[in-house]
This record gives sequence, structure tokens and C-alpha cells, in this order.
Amino acid sequence: MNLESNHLQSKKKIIVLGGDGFCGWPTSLHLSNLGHEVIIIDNLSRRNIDNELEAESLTPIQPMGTRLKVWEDVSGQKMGFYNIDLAEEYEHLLEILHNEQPDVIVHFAEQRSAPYSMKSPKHKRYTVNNNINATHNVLCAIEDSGLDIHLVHLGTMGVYGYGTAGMEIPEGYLDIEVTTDSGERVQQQILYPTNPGSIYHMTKTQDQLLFHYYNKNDNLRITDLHQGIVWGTNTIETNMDERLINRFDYDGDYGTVLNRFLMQAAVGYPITVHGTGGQTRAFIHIQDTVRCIELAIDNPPAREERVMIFNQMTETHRINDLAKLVSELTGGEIAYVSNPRKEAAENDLHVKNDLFLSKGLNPTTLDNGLLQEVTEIAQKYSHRADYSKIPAKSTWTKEQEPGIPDVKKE
Ligand code: NAD
Ligand code: USQ
Repeated sequence: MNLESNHLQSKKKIIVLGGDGFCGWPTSLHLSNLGHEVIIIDNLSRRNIDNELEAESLTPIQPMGTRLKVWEDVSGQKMGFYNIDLAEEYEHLLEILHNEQPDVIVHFAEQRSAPYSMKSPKHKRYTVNNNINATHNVLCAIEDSGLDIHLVHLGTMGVYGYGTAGMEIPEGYLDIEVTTDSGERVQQQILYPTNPGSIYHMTKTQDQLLFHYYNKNDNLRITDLHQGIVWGTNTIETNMDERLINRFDYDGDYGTVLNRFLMQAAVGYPITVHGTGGQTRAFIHIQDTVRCIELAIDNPPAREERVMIFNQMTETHRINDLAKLVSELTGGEIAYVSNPRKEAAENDLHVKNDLFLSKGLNPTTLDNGLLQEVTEIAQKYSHRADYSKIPAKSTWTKEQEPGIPDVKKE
């Protein structure tokens, strides 16, 4: 079987939680384009956070009503939409599950920015309340509904803190040997130990325990995808019409590192490396994100099987190497700024991703063509950029300095 083709194993009804977001929107389109029936649930909180921060996607994302109408015109496929808050509206969620009877739920609906989660006590509390309640409500409602629904959740590589004891980070589980009180040596498999570096990442470690519990107690079928930093913006489907365009975050809270570097270089702003840039992180292109979700849906765990954990990343890079690559490609100037985060100045990172490769993922790696494509999008919409929103101002402790470069002209 050629897994790289757009081959539909079986048509499913899929609810995408957080389907208005950066990963959720292109995933919804991709699943719909494959022929699945897709229903989006989103409370549009990410758009409200844009209002709060007075920052906007660099690309002109359309309101949900327009997005859905254009997709229907372009593809002939209808997608459903419910605006509910998953952290607050449990009964409404349960009613939707009873009415829609989905086969699969894909769960993207969490506050996903580490800097936003560290801005203030209010933001810490919002992130914990939102993320943990949303995840727990989804699990509780699946169990309550009595339906056999496969839950696919987006977790993060950052649950592990990016450091290892000189070994590849395995896919979820670690083989250990313990010595019992009577001196016997016993082999066990445990969840790989967590070491979160922000309140946001901490909520993802809590999600893992919720999954472990509901899987053990209620046999829920769960796949947890530990995703690296997503880069790029458009996918095959979002490119079909400009009104389907995906969001492109570049601001100091929501912009992630590679997209920020490409955007900064494209608009003539210094490339902001935090500290020495010795941090190594895992990356995945947005086109591979949507493909991985398709593969996770096509390969569900069995009813009695433990939580399936995949590392959803294709490559690792040191931040300073990325800055140099972008600088060489664009002529952009690099600025080494104060690191607003509390994180290791340098780390090595080796990650296993055998599961997705074995299921048919053909990784898109960081090549110049794709970097160029992101640069071109950033240039095309550069008139929408607000330079005052670029610096990373959220600090992990009160003593730290924000990451503001010297900018000659604004
Ligand atoms: P995003 O903020 O763009 O999208 C999340 C969506 O969920 C938003 O549309 C938001 O309105 C919605 N949402 C949040 N809380 C909700 C609630 N209580 N009820 C209903 N809807 C709610 O984020 P994203 O970049 O698309 O990330 C999606 C998921 O993938 C997140 O869980 C994130 O942790 C994970 N992830 C993202 C990246 C990345 O680089 N973007 C990397 C690894 C993992
Ligand atoms: N960084 C810079 N300069 C910048 C921005 C970031 O040097 O202008 C550095 C940061 O200090 C950090 C690294 O780049 O060392 C990554 O930062 P990021 O903002 O790109 O990524 P992060 O905060 O880890 O979060 C993002 C997503 C999150 C997801 C996570 C995956 O926002 O939802 O869970 O990537 S992972 O990093 O694998 O944990």
C-alpha cells in the first residue's frame, strides 16, 4: 500500500477541537479533502488573545464563516462548526458527542504559547484552568457518552525538557530496572520522566497523566503526539484559495522561532537569538503535521492497548545554526539578545521518531525552497507587520530582561 498517496482507508466522522488555530485549520481542511466528515469545535479564544495582545496574524486570516463557505465552494465539502468553550461547557460538549457520534476527536484546543503562559499570575492561571479542564472535560465526556471514540491529542516535545542522559528520547515509555527491597532486579516500563520548562509545558505533562488514568480505568483509546516546533504556514489545501490562508504568528508571545527568524529577515528586523543560541529543539513542517494526524487516525490503538505515544518531529536544530542559515539565505543581520526564558543555554537533543516513519511518513526537511516560500509570504504581507510586537517581552522570572534588540530604525 502506498501510504504517501491520498488514500482514504475508511471515511470517518472527525471532530477537530481547536480547528480554527494554526495547526487545527490546515488539519481540518486536509482531513476534509481526504473525504472524512469534519466538524470543528473552537471558542475562538486565540482570536480574542490577539485582541488582548493587540497583535495579529501576519497573514489576513478570514472569519470562521468565510473560511467554511470558501472551503465548501472550493472543495464541495461542508464542515460543521460549534463555538463552545471546552473548559467550561461540559454539558454542551456531551450533547454534541451524543448528536454527532464521532469516530475520532483530534484535540488541539489548548493555550499553546509558553511566553503567554509566563506573562503574569493571571496568564499562568488561565493556561492551567483552560488546558487541564479542556482535556479533562473531553476525556470525561468520551467516557460519559459511552461511544468508542479514538482521541488524538497534540502534546509537545517540551514535556521532557529537551535534555537526555546521552540517549535518544524514546516514544513515550522508558525501560527501567529497579532493585526491590529483597534485592531482586525487576524490569519495568514507565512514562519517560517529565521536566517542563514553562507553565504551558507543565499543563501538557498533566495531560499525560489524565490520559494514562482514563486509558487504565475506562479503556479509552488515546494517541498522544509529542510534537516539535511547527514551522511554515501554508499546506496544499490552504493554498487553494487566498481566503483559506493559515495564521502566521510573529509576535513575541506566539511567534515560534523559525517562522520569527524568517519573518524578521523578510521585513529587515534583526534576527533575535535568545542568549548564545546554543538551545537545540525539534522541528516539523506544517505539511507534515497534517500528514501525521492523518497517519495517527489511520493507525488507532486497540481498545485494551495502553496510550500510544508518537514523537511528532522530523529533525533537530540548534537555534544559532537556524539564525545563520536564515541570515545566509536572506542577508538578515543576527542580534544576540538577552534570553527572557529560564532554559539551558546549550543542550543536545536526540529524538526517536521511528513510529511515524514506520507508518509511512516521508519527512519534509528544512530545505531552501520551503524557507524561501515562508520568506515570500512574510514579504507579501510585511505591510501588516507591527514591529513593536516583535520583541519577546515575557520573562520567566522578575529578574530577567526582555529579548529586545537594538533597532536602528523602526
Ligand atoms: P493555536 O492557538 O493556533 O490553536 C489552538 C486553538 O484552540 C485556537 O483556535 C483556540 O481558539 C482553540 N481553543 C483554545 N482553548 C479552547 C477552549 N477552551 N475551547 C475551545 N477552543 C479552544 O495553537 P496551535 O499552534 O494550532 O497548536 C495546537 C496544538 O498543538 C496545541 O495544543 C499545542 O500545544 C500543540 N503544539 C503546537 C506547536 C506549534 O509549534 N504551534 C508545536 C507542538 C505542539
Ligand atoms: N527563541 C529565540 N528567539 C526567538 C524566539 C525563540 O532564540 O525570537 C528560542 C527560545 O528561547 C527557545 C527556542 O527558540 O529556546 C524555541 O522557542 P519557540 O517559541 O519557537 O518554541 P516553544 O516556546 O518551545 O513553543 C513552541 C510552541 C508550543 C510547542 C513547542 C514544541 O509554541 O506550542 O509545544 O514549540 S517544543 O519546543 O518541542 O516543546
